[in-house]
Amino acid sequence: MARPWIEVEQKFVPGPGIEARLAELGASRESQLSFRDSYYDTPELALMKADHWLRQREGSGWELKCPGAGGNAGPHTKYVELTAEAAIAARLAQRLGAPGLDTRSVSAALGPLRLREVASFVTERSVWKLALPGAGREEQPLTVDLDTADFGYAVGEVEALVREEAEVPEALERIHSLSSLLGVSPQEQIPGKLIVYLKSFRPQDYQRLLEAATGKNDEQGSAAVEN
Ligand code: V4E
Repeated sequence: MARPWIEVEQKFVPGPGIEARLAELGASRESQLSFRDSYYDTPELALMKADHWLRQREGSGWELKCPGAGGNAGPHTKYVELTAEAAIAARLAQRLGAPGLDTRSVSAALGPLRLREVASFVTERSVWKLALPGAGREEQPLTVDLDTADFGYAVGEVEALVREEAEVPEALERIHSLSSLLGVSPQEQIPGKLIVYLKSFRPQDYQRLLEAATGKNDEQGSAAVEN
């Protein structure tokens, strides 16, 4: 079985001229799409507090983002994304302490694991692809997603997909190069759509996450929840 992709990404605030700038740099708009994401967690937010993000994406199915080796620090993030139901359910059972759970289907595991929907929103996304000048032929182009959520929040993301942990530093360099060509500061911590959703519509859950992140920060550094 192929290794899961490691997703390396950095978010940014898209200014009004962003599409013109992308076109100027030679990027091409690959697609425009719309999808609903529904995120699930336990009543205590055991997954999110442990930096695990379970969602059902309309048209794609179940997805679980978990930290890559070495964790996440700084303005970029690095996640392993699981999409096979058996792998997702097995990881959930392990994380939530349910050995012996039937891990064939994520939907069937929701009840026994006390997972329920905590957020649901629609995203309008335009997807741009760009190969940086001098990129090797085997190098995947970078992706830039420009998202607007149905509750009014707009966020951009520069993303590279790699197969090996050893490729992450080089992917980060490429992301930083493109970010500076786009005029985006790598110092900024930009919140994702889910965090802004929780802050706006589930303030108690947001507060719980913030407290968990603050506790961790005392020991190890920054987190995106604070934005
Ligand atoms: C990983 C994560 C969350 C889950 C949502 O991930 P995100 O990349 O924001 O969603 P989206 O729709 O762009 O997914 P894609 O289509 O790219 O797969 S919500 C919060 N986090 C954690 C997190 C973090 N620790 N640090 C930063 C800067 N962002 C997010």
